[in-house]
Amino acid sequence: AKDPVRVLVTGAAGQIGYALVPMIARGVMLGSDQPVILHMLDIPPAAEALNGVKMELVDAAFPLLKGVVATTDVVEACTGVNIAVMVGGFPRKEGMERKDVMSKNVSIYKSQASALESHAAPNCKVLVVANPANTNALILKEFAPSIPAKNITCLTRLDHNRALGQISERLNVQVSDIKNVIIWGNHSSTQYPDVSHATVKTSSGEKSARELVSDDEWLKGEFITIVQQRGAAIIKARKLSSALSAASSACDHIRDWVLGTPEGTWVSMGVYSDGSYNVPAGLIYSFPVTCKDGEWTIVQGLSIDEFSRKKLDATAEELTEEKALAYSCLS
Ligand code: NAX
Repeated sequence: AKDPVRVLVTGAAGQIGYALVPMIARGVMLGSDQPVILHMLDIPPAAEALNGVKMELVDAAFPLLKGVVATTDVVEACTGVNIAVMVGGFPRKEGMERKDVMSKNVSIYKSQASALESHAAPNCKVLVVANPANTNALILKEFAPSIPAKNITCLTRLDHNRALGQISERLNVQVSDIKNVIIWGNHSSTQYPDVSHATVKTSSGEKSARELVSDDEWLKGEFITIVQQRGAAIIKARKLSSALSAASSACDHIRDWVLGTPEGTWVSMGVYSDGSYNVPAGLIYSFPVTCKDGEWTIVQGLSIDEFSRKKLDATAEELTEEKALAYSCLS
């Protein structure tokens, strides 16, 4: 039998946490033969609710779940973890300035970076979900200098999956027959959902999604807006933000990162930019990546037309501004 993997979920008493922890305990994230020990962190006002989640995990009697640590102590939470899913953060409340929200999250991610750096297992993989996800991940990277930059990522897989979902509905094809959409840039409304290189499996072979949709106006307009604004549409409908889809996408992100992407398929991940596609180095930016042996690689050599270039640059610009804002909160 395999040794258990320790998985940290911060903000575990929240909405996404409640959807995510049972998925992890069922093997959705790491496989149905991989035992896990769950580490759940939240803040003192949520301690009782967190304990309730722990009680339910016990009650569900998950065969793969070998232990649960539920705590408000960040060091205890981070100790020995192999995977860290950072869902906890400070939400934007009505009337709050962007800088104030940023400042709260910068201080949270700075201190959690130090705890992970000092106490997590070597080679711990980190996924930041909490918004502003790219910039929180960047702060975490800056304040955990001994964790390799390649181990720190943020979630844009939900946006990627939303793009697959929209193409599936538009063409009336199975979502599993579509691949290689791309989310470029920030997990925000400036993200660029790009289908230029996406394909669809059909009875007569693999076809270009763009050709099948055969409506560039839709692909360059409404499609992009729907994906960018989908989070807001969910809030409007549910009066709560996306939770099950966010949790499921976080599982997809970690599973593909650890176990690999299928041959010929890429996924979108927010990763530390090396300057690929002329995106400024030193940002956490969403790129198309393939994964093998627990490491991601940015897909190289894709053609970028003029329309796409502008979109890639606009979202990079926003991330550069966010980075500056985050740094201004440090001083
Ligand atoms: P909730 O408010 O339901 O849960 C957040 C939890 O984090 C709460 O239990 C809170 O007590 C806890 N928390 C706050 N500060 C903490 C700290 N310093 N340490 C540990 N825990 C802390 O929000 P939820 O709906 O679960 O969303 C969580 C985060 O995910 C938000 O920042 C949200 O904006 C972000 N999202 C990111 C998505 C993505 O694709 N990257 C999509 C979904 C989601 O909107």
